[in-house]
Amino acid sequence: METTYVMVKPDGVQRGLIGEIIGRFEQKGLKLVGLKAMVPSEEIARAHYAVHAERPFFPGLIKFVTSGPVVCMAWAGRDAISVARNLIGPTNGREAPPGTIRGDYGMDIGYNMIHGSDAPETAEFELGLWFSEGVMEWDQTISKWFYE
Ligand code: D4T
Repeated sequence: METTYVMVKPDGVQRGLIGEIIGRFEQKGLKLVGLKAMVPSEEIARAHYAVHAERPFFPGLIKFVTSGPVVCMAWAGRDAISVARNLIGPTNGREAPPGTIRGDYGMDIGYNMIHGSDAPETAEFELGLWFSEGVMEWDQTISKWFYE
């Protein structure tokens, strides 16, 4: 079992896509183990996107992600990291295939509505950053119908 960090970015919140996005993860069969909303501080945004610190789009990215509320989520399940990335789709919404969140709702690289961890190390780092209080442990009784 893996846990991944997923976040509805300010454009997704502004556009009223929170429910739609959460629904896709629920329906897929992932288990929600963390959920909260906040307006990110510059400090947490810079830490989250530290790998991009030298990229030209970094200042705009920080301004964007701190511009309003985001919805922070932790989702658990078998191969949760790649399952979530596949639900989300490629970075650029114009190239993302229909059926993915970015493919169905996005037209941009920067305004791409949602973030998902891309590897076990980044998931661990991002969960520690955004959910420093920890995530929930609970028994999802229906999960026996998602896995053979
Ligand atoms: P995130 O990290 O937000 O889930 O997006 P991706 O994993 O799909 O894409 P990424 O790490 O390459 O980019 C992080 C973040 O920066 C924005 N971005 C990216 C941008 O504004 N301009 C760009 O040219 C690139 C490459 C979008 C996502």
